Amino acid sequence: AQTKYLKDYKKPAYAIKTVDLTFELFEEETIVTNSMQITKADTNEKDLKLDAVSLELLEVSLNGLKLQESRYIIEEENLTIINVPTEFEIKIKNKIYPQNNTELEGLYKSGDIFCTQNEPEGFRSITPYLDRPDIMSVFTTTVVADKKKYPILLSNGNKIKCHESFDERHGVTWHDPHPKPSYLFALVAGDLGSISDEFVTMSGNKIVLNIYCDLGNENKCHHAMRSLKEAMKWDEKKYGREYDLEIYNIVAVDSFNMGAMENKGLNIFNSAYVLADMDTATDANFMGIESVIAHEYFHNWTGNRITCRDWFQLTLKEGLTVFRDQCFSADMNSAEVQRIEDVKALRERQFVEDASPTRHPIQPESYISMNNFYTATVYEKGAEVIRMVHTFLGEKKYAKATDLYFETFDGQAVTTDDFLWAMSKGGDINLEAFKTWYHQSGTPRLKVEESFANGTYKLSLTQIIPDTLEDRKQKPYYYPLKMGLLDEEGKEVLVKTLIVSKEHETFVFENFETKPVLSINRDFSAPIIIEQKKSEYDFLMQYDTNSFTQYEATQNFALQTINKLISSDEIDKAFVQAYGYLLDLDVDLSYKALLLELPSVSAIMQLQEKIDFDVIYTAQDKLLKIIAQKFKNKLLDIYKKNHFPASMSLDAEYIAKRAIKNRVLKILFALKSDEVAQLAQKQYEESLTMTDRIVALDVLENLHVNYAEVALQDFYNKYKDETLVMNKYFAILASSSRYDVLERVEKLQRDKVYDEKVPNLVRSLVGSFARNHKYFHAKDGSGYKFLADKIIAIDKINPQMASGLCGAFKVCNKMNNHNQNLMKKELSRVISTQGLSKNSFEIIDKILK
Ligand code: HT7
Ligand code: ZN
Repeated sequence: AQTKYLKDYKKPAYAIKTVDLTFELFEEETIVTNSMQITKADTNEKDLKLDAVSLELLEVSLNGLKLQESRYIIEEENLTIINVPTEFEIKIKNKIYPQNNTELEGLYKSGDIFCTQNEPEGFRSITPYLDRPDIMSVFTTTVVADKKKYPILLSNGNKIKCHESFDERHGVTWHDPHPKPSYLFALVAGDLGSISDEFVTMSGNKIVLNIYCDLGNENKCHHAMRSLKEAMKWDEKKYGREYDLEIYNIVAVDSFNMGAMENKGLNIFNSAYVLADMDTATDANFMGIESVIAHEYFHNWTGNRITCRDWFQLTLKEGLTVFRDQCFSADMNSAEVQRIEDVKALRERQFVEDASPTRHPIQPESYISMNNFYTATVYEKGAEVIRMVHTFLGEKKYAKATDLYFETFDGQAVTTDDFLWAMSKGGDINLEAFKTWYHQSGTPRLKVEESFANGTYKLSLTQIIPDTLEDRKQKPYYYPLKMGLLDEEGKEVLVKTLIVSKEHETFVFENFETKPVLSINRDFSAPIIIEQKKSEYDFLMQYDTNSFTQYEATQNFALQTINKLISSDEIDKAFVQAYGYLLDLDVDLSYKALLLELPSVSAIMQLQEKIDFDVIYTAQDKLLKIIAQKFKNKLLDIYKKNHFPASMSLDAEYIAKRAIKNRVLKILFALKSDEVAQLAQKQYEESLTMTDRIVALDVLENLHVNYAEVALQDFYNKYKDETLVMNKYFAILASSSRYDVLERVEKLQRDKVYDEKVPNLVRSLVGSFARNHKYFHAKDGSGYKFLADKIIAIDKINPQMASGLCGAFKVCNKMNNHNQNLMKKELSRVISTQGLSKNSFEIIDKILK
């Protein structure tokens, strides 16, 4: 497989001013006609080498004259037109087979709907093109198809013409006036239901908003529509960004490789991020929809109007857009809960990636398959990097700097350096030293040491910077470190943002009567790991005035307690006491639900030199059980107080009640008692919302075989026709702690609801099993063998989905020797499979190196 390097970037030798496309959709094939107005930018260039994958060419003409075969060359991935003039028109007619496209890239079918996915390099499998993001052109697209089967025909931009005919076919022409790269091209054709609304922009333009879905699902689109309108309003208010076409279309499809895609004026979504009602979606699903709808909308400016020069710049649009969607969600809901959730996600996915053989900087230097770089690092760590810029600049200067960014680079394909130029100029700050965040990998650590004498408090900070994968030394980082000092009564006596820039530095604070208590990395102002020998965690659990560090103190104290339990079987009573204090806290209940959550397996695993999941589960269970026994009555009280009256409301108050109630139910679960099983069974039966139903089902599955059987059967019968709900069913069963999980997962693959071609279902069943550490890492190697077989099979259908599953093996070199050997054996088997995709190859090769 061929590696691409950032250092090899060259400006394009041609510009494509306009593209006219016609798609004639048939059941067996699609005919694409592509007419491009091209100019030479580099006159030394003779031939035009277009990207084209598995091209079935019907005809090619230059300036209206059909070309003889001697004038062009067709290769595996290119079509080269020999000896082209300075300005010319190329017209290409080719044939593609969307019906057979299981990779879900380019033009494909999701059920009966034609749809596209072109980021990063799908367009080249539709028609020959200069398929790179710095080629921006004006697209006009005509879609022609059977009138009855495909009454809805969509593409980017504004609808300019309907072509009616007397036979059974019809057509529609769309024109997008904004120059865009090919990865933002989209087409949809189908018999779709829809809901419509409108939005009036700040300068008074009326925009038509449509959400399309499978017929019958229209009623599940209202939350998505509400979220879209809120996002449009927010982007005007916070960033001064207005929508720029007459129409905004969203289409929900079932077969989709990721969450959603921001195609200009025609977003295509995984239906999991559009469809929701209280009967079928959980509160978390509703939140997810709000944030993904907003994310794709925000791309209209950060990604579409200003795009990436090349794919190494992906974080330019993704890091920034994730930061924007996180801020939006924080404004729409509880900001403190949002921040904790974002950090939790970062640690569980990105920190693990950053400690693995696939780690990379947010701006990678090379890749084999670009599809492998839509990672937690590029997205979530990228967002943390933008957040630090925001912290340095403050709200006002950040607004000035982003205005400058939009003014300067609108309509261009730019780099992360261009973005940082706007931030430094608009923010009047030197960000040179900050750039290391873009080019270095691994999570930085900060060793914190304190001393106190004669009223002077000293804080000594030492940066511990991981080497690169190739053992190269990396430089110290530059970041904002928010801190607070509390006096012995818990009163805040100092709040400050330190600038950390050197390998070692000491900060001195004077005039204290007693040693103050440190609250450090407030709001998680830098994406680092704090290393501190001793900290007053129980004090901070009680008194910290920053919600993030209060949560952090609880997590750290719990992790310390679990660690002690692993090595000495001894419980730290101070932790149990401090936990009891949390139960009495009078704070927002959603936040309280997070405070009461004990560290995840992933968090515990990150502290282990050599991972042993059995040990982790035992210690985790033990702590949970001690807490549940000690506070049983209090927990039951909280449960009852918040269970009634049950409500179907999506108001924050009711979401919070469900969150706290379900949190305590999960803690009470550790008692493994009949009483708790009955509570869960009752909750399942009485539940008005999917949130309550799914938690109850999960508790029953892991607690009581007989109750579970009845509830699971009931659930299956009710929801077998709702694929999105069946995803939850598969996920519960594949994540179960019951001994026969693998056997059940194997059986479920034969269930008539399951379909190996639909990524959501594969992620729910196979993906959830791969995250079920207890059985995936079984000592007999059965979990590894199962996943390896699945990767080999799925790689042939959909390489992007297969390489996603390879991720479960990323912990390989941190596992104990026994598991490591078993993993390596399976990975070696996969990598030596004939015809393995470059996607899977790239990931496995890195793990095995
Ligand atoms: N920009 C998109 C990234 C993407 C994608 C989306 C769906 C299917 C395959 C995809 N490959 C890359 C999604 C986003 O960040 O908004
Ligand atoms: Zn994005």
